Amino acid sequence: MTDTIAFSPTVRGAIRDGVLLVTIDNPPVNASGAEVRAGLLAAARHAAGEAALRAVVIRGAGSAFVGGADIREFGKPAAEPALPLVLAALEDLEKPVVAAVNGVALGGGCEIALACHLRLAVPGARFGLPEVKLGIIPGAGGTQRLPRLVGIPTAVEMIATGRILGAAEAAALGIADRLVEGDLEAEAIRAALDLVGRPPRRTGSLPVPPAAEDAVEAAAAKALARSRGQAAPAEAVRVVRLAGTLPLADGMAEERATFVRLRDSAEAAALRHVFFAERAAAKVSGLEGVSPRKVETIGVVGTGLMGSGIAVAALDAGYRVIGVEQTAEAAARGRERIDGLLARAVKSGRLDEAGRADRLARLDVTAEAGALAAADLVVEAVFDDLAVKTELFVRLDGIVRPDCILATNTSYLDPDTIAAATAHPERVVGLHFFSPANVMRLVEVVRCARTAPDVLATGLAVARRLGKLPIVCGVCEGFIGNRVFSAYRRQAEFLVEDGASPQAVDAALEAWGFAMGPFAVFDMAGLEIAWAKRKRAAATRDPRARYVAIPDRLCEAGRFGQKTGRGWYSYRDGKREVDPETEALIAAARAEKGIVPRSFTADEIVATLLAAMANEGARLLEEGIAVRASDIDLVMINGYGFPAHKGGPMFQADRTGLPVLLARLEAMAAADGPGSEPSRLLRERATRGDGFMDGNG
Ligand code: 3H9
Repeated sequence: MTDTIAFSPTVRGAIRDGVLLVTIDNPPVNASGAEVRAGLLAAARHAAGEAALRAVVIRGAGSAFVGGADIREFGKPAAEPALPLVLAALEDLEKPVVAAVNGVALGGGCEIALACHLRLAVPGARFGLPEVKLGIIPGAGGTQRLPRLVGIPTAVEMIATGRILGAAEAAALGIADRLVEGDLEAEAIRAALDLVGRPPRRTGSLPVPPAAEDAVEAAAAKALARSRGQAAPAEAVRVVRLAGTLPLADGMAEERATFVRLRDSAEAAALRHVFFAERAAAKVSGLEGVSPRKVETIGVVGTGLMGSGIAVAALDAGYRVIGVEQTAEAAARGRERIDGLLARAVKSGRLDEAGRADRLARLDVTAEAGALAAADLVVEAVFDDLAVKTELFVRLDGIVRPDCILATNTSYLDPDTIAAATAHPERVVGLHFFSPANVMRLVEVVRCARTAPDVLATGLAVARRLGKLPIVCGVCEGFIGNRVFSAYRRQAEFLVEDGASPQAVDAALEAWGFAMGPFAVFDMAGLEIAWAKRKRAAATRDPRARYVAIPDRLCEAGRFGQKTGRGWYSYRDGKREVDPETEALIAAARAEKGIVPRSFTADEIVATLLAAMANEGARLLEEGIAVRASDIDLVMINGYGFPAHKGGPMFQADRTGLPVLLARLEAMAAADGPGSEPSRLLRERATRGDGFMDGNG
C-alpha cells in the first residue's frame, strides 16, 4: 500500500516496495519550474534521510516526462533552488535513482534523466537538448553529462543543433539504458531494486570517451554551418568541448555562466517570442469547440512546380493524392515531376525506396477531373488568373461531393470573388503555400468572407498534418506575407534610388542576419513577374506616389535575374558580382529625377527596412487582415527568410521603439481632413518616399 507525500504542489511521492516513486505533475508538459525543482530537492533529501527507502524512481504524470525548464520563467528573476543544485542532490544519492522516461525528456527534462543512475524509456519517448532553438545552451549539466555518455562529437551535434532523438536512437547511443514495452513504472521499480547495494553509476563521474580532434572539428563545423551568426550554437560547441578537459564541477560552472548570459540576451528573447508566437497562432477565435472534417484524400488540380510540391507534402503526410491535369500528356508529366521530387529525397537519404513506393501507390495523376469525386479536399494550383480559377471552381462544384472542401492557392487574387462564383462559398478557403511547397513550412490559411468555421478548422488541421505552420489571415491583395514583402521591396528600391548601392543594402541585411539581402532575392526569384504586374497596374497607379523605374530599366535591358545571368547583379558560375551596367543604369535613373545620391550607414539601411515592414504590418493589423502582430512575425520568418533569432519585424519594432503607427496616422488624416498635420506628414512622405518614420522617426 502507498502513502502519498506532497513534496511541493507539483511533485508527489509514493512508496512502492521500499522505493520512493516520485511523480512530477505540472501540466501541460511537466516543465521544471520553481515548484518542481523545490519538490525534487525535497524528494532527494527525503530519500537520503529515510533509512527504510531503498531507491528512487522519477516519472512524469500524463504523457510527458519533463518538457524542459519553464520557459515563462526566463526573463524574470531566477527562483531558488536552481536545477543544477537539485540534480547534484539526486546524482549524489547513495541509493539508486532511476528515470522512468514516459514521454518527452527535453532540455531540463533530459538533464534530469541524465543525472539519474539508470534511464528506462517507453518506445515513444523522445530525448533532446533543444536549448539552442531558444537562443541558450543547457544550464543544468547537459553539456557536461551528455558527452560522458555519447562522446564529444555526438554531444556537439545534438546540443549545437538542438536535434531531438527518438527512443530507439537514444537507446542505441546509450542515453536510454533500456526501452520498456510494458509497464514502465513496475519495470523501473524492479530495476531500481536490482541496483540496491551496488555503487551508483553517476553520469557525472564517468570518463569522457576519447575522440579524435578532427572528428570533433567536423561535428562542430557541420553543426555551425547553418547557424548564421547566432551565439548559442557556437557557445554550445565551446562548452561541450570543455567536458573533455575540465572536472564536472568546473565544466558546470562555465556552462551555468554561459547559460545565464545567453538567457538574458536579445537573441534568446527573440527566439522565446517565436516559440510562444507559434503556440498563439494555433489559437483561432471562432473555432472553439469546432471539429475539423475528416480528410484522407486530397485532390491537387495543376501539377506544375507548386502543385507537385503540394502533392509531395500530402503524400509525405500519408494522404491519398489525386492529381488532375488537362491532358493525358500533362498528367504523365505531372506524375514524373512528383516522382522526380521523391527520387531526389531518396538520393539525399531523406527517404528510402520502400517509402517512395508507398507514396507512389497512394498517388493517381489523371486527366479525368471526375476522379476528384473521391476527394475530401481539393487544392487548386493552376495559373494565377481570376477567370481560370473561377471557371475551375464552378466546374469543381459539379464534380466533388457536397462535403468536399475547395481550397485556392492563389497568391494575389481575391478568393472571395472565386468563392462567390460557386454554389457553396462556405466550403471555400485559401491555402497559400510557398514554393517549394514540400519544403517551406509556412501556409497562409485565408479565412474568406463566407468560409464555414469547420472548413477553416479543416484547412488548419490539414496544414498541420502536412507538417506546416498555418497562419490564419483575412482577404486582401497579397495576404500578410506579400503585402509586407512589397513594402520591403519598395523601401529597398527607394534606398537605392536615394544613394545606397544594391550590394550595400544586401550586405547590411546579411550582416544583420538575413541569409540573403533583397536584391539577391529578387534576382533569384526573377524580375519579370513583378515587371508584368507593374505594367498591368500602370494605368491605375496613383501618379503622386513615388515610383522607382530602375527595375523596369533592368527588365527592358533583358536583365531578368539569375536565370538570364544578369539582373541587379551579374552572375558568373552562380556567383553574384557587381555589374557596372547596373550601376550606370541606377546613376542615370537618379539623374533623371535630379536626386543627389547620399550615403547610408548599414544601421540606417537595416532600421529603414525593418520599419517599412513593421509599418505595413501595423496596417494589416488595423485592417484586421492579421489577427496578432506575432502572426506577422511568423509569416516573415517562415516564408520570407527573416532571421528567427531576430524575432520578426513586429518584435523588432516593439523592442527598438520604432514608430509603427503609420496606419494610425492614416486613420487620423482621414478623420481630420486634408489640411491637418497628419495629412501633411503623409503627403510629404508620399512625395519624398524616404520614410520619415521608416527608421529615423
Ligand atoms: C531548458 O530546459 C533549459 C535548461 O537547460 C535550463 C536548466 C536550468 N515551458 O508545444 P505544445 C507549453 S529550455 C513553458 O503546443 P506539444 C506551451 O506554451 C527548455 N511552457 O504541445 C503550450 O502552452 P499553451 C527546453 C511550455 O504536445 C503547451 O505547453 N525545452 C514549455 O505539441 C503545449 O505545448 C524545450 O525547448 C516549456 N518548456 O509539444 C521544449 N513547453 O497551451 C519546448 C511547452 O498555453 N517544448 N509549453 O499554449 C516543446 O518542444 C513542445 O512544447 C513539447 C510538447 C514537445 C514539449
